[in-house]
Amino acid sequence: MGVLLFLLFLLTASTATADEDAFIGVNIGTDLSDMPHPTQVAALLKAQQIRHVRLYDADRGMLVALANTGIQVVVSIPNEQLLGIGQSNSTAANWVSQNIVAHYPATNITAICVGSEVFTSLPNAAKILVNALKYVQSALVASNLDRQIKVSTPLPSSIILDSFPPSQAFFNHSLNPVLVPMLNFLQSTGSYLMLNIYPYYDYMQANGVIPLDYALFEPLSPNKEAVDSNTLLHYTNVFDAVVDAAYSAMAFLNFTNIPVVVTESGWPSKGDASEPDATIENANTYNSNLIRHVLNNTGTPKRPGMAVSTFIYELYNEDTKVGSISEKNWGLFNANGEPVYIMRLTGSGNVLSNDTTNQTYCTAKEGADKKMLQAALDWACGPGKVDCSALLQGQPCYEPDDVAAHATYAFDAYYHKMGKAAGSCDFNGVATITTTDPSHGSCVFTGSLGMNGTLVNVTMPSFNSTSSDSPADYFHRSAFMRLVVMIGVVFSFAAYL
Ligand SMILES: *[C@@H]1O[C@H](CO)[C@@H](O)[C@H](O)[C@H]1NC(C)=O
Ligand SMILES: *[C@@H]1O[C@H](CO)[C@@H](O)[C@H](O)[C@H]1NC(C)=O
Ligand SMILES: *[C@@H]1O[C@H](CO)[C@@H](O)[C@H](O)[C@H]1NC(C)=O
Ligand SMILES: *[C@@H]1O[C@H](CO)[C@@H](O)[C@H](O)[C@H]1NC(C)=O
Ligand SMILES: *[C@@H]1O[C@H](CO)[C@@H](O)[C@H](O)[C@H]1NC(C)=O
Ligand SMILES: *[C@@H]1O[C@H](CO)[C@@H](O)[C@H](O)[C@H]1NC(C)=O
Ligand SMILES: *[C@@H]1O[C@H](CO)[C@@H](O)[C@H](O)[C@H]1NC(C)=O
Ligand SMILES: *[C@@H]1O[C@H](CO)[C@@H](O)[C@H](O)[C@H]1NC(C)=O
Ligand SMILES: *[C@@H]1O[C@H](CO)[C@@H](O)[C@H](O)[C@H]1NC(C)=O
Ligand SMILES: CC(=O)N[C@H]1CO[C@H](CO)[C@@H](O)[C@@H]1O
Repeated sequence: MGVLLFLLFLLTASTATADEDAFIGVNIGTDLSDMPHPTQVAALLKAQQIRHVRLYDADRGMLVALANTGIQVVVSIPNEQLLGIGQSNSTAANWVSQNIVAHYPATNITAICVGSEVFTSLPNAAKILVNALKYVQSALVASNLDRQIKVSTPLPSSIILDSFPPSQAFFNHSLNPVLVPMLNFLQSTGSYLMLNIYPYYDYMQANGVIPLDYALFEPLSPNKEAVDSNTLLHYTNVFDAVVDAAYSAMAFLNFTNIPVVVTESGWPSKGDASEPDATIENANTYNSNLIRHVLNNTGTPKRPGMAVSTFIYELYNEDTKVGSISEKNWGLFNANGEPVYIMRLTGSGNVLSNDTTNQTYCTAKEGADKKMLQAALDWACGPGKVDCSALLQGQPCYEPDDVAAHATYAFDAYYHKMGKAAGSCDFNGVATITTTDPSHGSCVFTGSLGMNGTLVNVTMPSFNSTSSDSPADYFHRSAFMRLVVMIGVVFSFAAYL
């Protein structure tokens, strides 16, 4: 691509979403034997400060539970319903009236996914895909909702061929008869390209050519970074390379101002013997790094600072999904709302922050003997060498002026001073460890991140809903072997730069 065209490309791109910050959302698949009730799903989302979700259908119960929560919702037309909608304007209009108009604006629906990975999951529906998009759009126009609600369709990244180096990537040409009118539609309606990106599968299929750290956004030594030989841009992770490949593939069809939203990305926390890298540690690393990367508005090497909002796959582990063990283990939470792992997100904003603290505090035991508490308090502020100045009259932690409150402050400070060592929160049995931050007002306790923990009530029967897509669908038909070979070449190249 010429420098001029490239510049033009950057300029038009930045006008498209310059003032928008990227967000993190979460996909909600429902293939669980004990799927939580929608009200519990909504409670978990609130506790975790998740403000963007994507559903794989337009489940009424879920949309009602999400009403008036401030959560922005992307709904989907499942592939099973796609043919009907793509063949009939009135079917599309009915769908919109029942599933969108009936819930908006109480439920803040912001986009409709028309089908999912249609080119690979339901190729015979590809020919009606653009009609389906248009029919849904015209129903929104008729309801005067087309400015608030965008219409698009999630694509698997496997339709992008030769995706490394990103500057040479292009869409599978045989899909152009559908892709060109589709991109025209996205451009003319101010919508965005929805893309599913699974570095886990790219890595799995690469047979060692893609370094694990490159898939996980971990730091790479400069000679391991992948360099695009045309643009000389350095790539430090698979995710960015795929997003830039999508920008290039669109640019080759002369579409340069359609933003990308990543509708699915994640990493499984458990797998069978053939999936040794599906581990809690890798899932935690991938998702923690992904969230930080997205929320930092880092953008990609090709479009720095350009928002790439991303929906994590997925909220819950789906135990009734068919397929390998990893298929059932993409979730951030178990059905009971417990986190599968505690993410490392300090400093990345509030989203999933409740999940990130894994923070413990030391507090005075309820009902503990006052004299023993006083003795322990005196010890902590004396021989224990805790700075107790915040407890003095006029200081932030003076109120409430009672021994249990003051002891809690001193115990917690000591506990953290000792690096939360075993036995450092005992004080002859009057202290105990808690996950509730005792901070109040301007009295901020040691170890507090200044965030409010929220307890969520979990347990509940199941509700029925259609199933979500499967990342495995993608696994089996990825065209990534080519990418792999290219990366291998570029890596060896990079070593000589
Ligand atoms: C939906 O969310 C967006 C972004 O916060 C906001 O601008 C819009 O007013 C909300 N719409 C409704 C109907 O609440
Ligand atoms: C489809 O229906 C909408 C109203 O919902 C109408 O405005 C539009 O003209 C119709 N399009 C076709 C192709 O029939
Ligand atoms: C391109 O798409 C066609 C039609 O879906 C498919 O048959 C073909 O295998 C794809 N080519 C590659 C290289 O993936
Ligand atoms: C893109 O635009 C260029 C210059 O206008 C033109 O030559 C080329 O044929 C176009 N490509 C496509 C795929 O439309
Ligand atoms: C955040 O973005 C800035 C540029 O805006 C970049 O320099 C920095 O490395 C990014 N940090 C992370 C953790 O991605
Ligand atoms: C929380 O941290 C402690 C150590 O600080 C660790 O033992 C525990 O496993 C962590 N919990 C989770 C759910 O990661
Ligand atoms: C914690 O929650 C209370 C009550 O909901 C609120 O007044 C306070 O501002 C919150 N503090 C922080 C740091 O969010
Ligand atoms: C949690 O929900 C259950 C069932 O709805 C209810 O019986 C219980 O009292 C609730 N517990 C709390 C702490 O709200
Ligand atoms: C859920 O589906 C199962 C089987 O399809 C059915 O037996 C059950 O009654 C349904 N439950 C509800 C609440 O609709
Ligand atoms: C520290 C904290 O408040 N953690 C809470 C986060 O939310 C879960 C439920 O999702 C609670 O069980 C934790 O206590």
